Amino acid sequence: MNSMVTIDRHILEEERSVPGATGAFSDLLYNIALAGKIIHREVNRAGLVNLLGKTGDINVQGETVAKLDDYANDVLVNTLSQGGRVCVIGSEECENVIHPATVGPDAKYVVHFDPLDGSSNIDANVSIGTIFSISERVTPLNTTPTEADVLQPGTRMIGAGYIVYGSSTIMVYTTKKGTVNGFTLDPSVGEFLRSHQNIRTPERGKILSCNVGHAQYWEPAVERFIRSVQTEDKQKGTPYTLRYIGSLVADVHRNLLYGGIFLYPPNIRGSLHRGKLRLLYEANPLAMVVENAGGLASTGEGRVLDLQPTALHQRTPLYIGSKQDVLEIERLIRDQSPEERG
Ligand code: AHM
Ligand code: MG
Repeated sequence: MNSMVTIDRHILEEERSVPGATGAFSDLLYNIALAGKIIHREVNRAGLVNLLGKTGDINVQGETVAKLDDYANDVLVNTLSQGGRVCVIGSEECENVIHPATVGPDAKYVVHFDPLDGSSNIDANVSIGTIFSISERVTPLNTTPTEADVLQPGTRMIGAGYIVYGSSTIMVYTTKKGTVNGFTLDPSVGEFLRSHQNIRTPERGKILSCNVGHAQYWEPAVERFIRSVQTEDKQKGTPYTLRYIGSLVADVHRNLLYGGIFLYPPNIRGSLHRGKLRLLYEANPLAMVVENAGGLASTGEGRVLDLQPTALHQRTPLYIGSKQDVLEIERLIRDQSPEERG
């Protein structure tokens, strides 16, 4: 039998390789994995809960049936708060930052998360996921965290990852140390087991992931890129395959393993926007994972991780995936005339 490595053992092994590690960061990762297991359980019986909770708001245990994304948010907030290691939390579900109920004297971590990304897919049993980022506070311990703690650039993250609730549940995370590892949940033993060690993403992919329904609103460089990957070419080979789930976390996970590019450009026509995806709890953590696996994440104009956030729910354009594909779209964007940029 192959040796099985649980996520706990992997986290411990990583901790031992960091001189002076106190175990606080490991503890935080254990708590996130635990929250992932609880959310997995609920995601898996979501249809059933609805069926049983016919009134719409009371389940079989007599508890209120929460919307799954509210539920996932509560699980994460409670699990992280209990640990006492986190001084402030930013969540997609909450307008303002959350100050955990229990804050230990050495609570130095700032955590941002999207509790259930792709939640519009829930009712159709399509893959969804949790995305998280971890940074260290920059203000002194035992003081009230400020914007300086909450709005740190992605380059300051010390850990990031995601959990996809799909055909199986997988947790992928990375740390400053640099490797990206994946752990598949074995529901029969209730453990995340290491299934993907030191993930490296292909230099160039074969998959294009974007909502082409919005193509009419995009700048010409994006249209040029899409046309170029639809055409057989010496360098790129056969045309790319279009794959778009509509759950960022699942689209990025698939492309991480197979190679490819996910893009969510700004609209320069129609209902104007500078991107839909949120910087702090969607783009940044996925960027850290993808870059540590050898890929790139760009706003179209530069590295996502270099952006200085100015708001908790700030949005950004996102081009993420295989290095050569992301470099190519950056080049096409750079080569546009100012009129074409809109
Ligand atoms: P959510 O966090 O509210 O689920 O929204 C983000 C989701 C992403 O997962 C996905 O990539 C995107 O929205 C899909 O948007 P669109 O429907 O415009 O293609
Ligand atoms: Mg989301």
